Amino acid sequence: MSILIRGGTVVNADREFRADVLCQDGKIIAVGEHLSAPADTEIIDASGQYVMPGGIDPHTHMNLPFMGTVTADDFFTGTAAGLAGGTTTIIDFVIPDPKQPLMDAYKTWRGWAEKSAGDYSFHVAVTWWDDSVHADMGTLVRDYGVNSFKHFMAYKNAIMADDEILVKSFSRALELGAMPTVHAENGELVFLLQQELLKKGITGPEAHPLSRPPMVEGEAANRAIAIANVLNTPVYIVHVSCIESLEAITRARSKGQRVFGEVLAGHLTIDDSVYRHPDFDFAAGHVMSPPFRSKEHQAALWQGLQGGNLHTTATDHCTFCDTQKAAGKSDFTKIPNGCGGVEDRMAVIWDAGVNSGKLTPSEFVKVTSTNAAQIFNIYPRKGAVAVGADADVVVWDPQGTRTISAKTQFAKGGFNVFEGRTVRGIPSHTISAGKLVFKQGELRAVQGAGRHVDRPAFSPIYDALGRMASQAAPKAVQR
Ligand code: URQ
Ligand code: ZN
Ligand code: ZN
Repeated sequence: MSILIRGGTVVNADREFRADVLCQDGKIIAVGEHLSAPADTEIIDASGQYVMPGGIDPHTHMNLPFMGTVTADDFFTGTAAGLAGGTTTIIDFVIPDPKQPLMDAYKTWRGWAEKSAGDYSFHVAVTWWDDSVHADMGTLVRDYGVNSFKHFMAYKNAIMADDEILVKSFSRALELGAMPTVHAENGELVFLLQQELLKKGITGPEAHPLSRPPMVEGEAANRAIAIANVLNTPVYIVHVSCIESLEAITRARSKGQRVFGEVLAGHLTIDDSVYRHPDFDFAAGHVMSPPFRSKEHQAALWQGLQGGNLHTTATDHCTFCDTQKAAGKSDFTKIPNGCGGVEDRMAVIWDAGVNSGKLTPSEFVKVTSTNAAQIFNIYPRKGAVAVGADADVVVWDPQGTRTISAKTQFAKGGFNVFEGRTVRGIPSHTISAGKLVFKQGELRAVQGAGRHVDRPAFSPIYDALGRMASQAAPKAVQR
């Protein structure tokens, strides 16, 4: 069975052009004008629409055990919701408990992800350190297609990585040709501010942003960037939410340091007034870290995206329902941190970014797909409408509209931070691995159809002393 997408305008990161796209056996096999349709081909009329690479969300948490509960979306419902929004690949996280062998955690998460409807890959978090962690990082790069390791600088007494872990893990990542990534918040400061707020009797969700002011993020971003600078490793800062961390990235990049920034669709469009809403469920539904910030930060983040100091957009999709969030009814530090978005990211970024003139369609493709593919070394298999690429394609109707609501979403959790927002520019069709999985509102996601995506190691680079990093890990085994 083939699919011929006819009459559309192809948009890649580098250009827009009129062309038909022929998909067969899970791959794009032809891109050009007036393509003929082989027998047994489904034709999609894309006239007046854009034909873009399937979205890549480099930051999700499906089926995450966190803060005493487990997220509402598992790998099937979460990836299915992504397909409905035009996102065909997610990069999720294996998060070992401290002292849990990385390989054990990795195999557990791989088992959970078997039910995925769309393609997936994993960053692996380094939450503790000993020689076995050093060894497991090598195994994961060499044999399991992992090329990025996550470090939570927040979440003291849980999964927080201190400076010793950052230094040892970043160094190991350099040896292996892997990308260190960080959740940049100073966990010690957060812990102190949380205790002070509780002592003052400020226990509601309005305390959440007060316990994590922008400087708490800026300090950690600066520290991670400085460590990367001294060790000569690249570094990727996830969910950059504020001016302070954006400035740290901009400053480092202006001096030639290899720093990448990710921004969430939520942090680009939602401000901190949500925490002052009188309804607990509404305010708690927006509790995530880093928190939504005051309005000036959103404007700066858009400039960061436009100016090339922020590179990818993500969602940090980590959904909890109201009864789960209610765990923090009398103590905000117990509200499970996380919000959704995997289904809405692309439409929200198009509506707020392209319709406003901030982004061109090609820049939209860069920040919703191509940059993530290139930074995490799966381009051009992913992130391009090109012959030989995976047939992950979204047909985008720039005039189509949708009003986002938890009542109509496919994602679980029963809450949506973009509730009530009417967006213009929505997917009309999503093709994943050559299959039509979403068609004008009808979701045809298939449990287990998703595949794990190996991400090869990067070539070795010189360490801070000008020595070639030790023997690079052989390329990942394609399974
Ligand atoms: O910190 C993260 O990225 C995970 C635990 C999701 N929760 C959140 O508040 N961002
Ligand atoms: Zn985080
Ligand atoms: Zn996260």
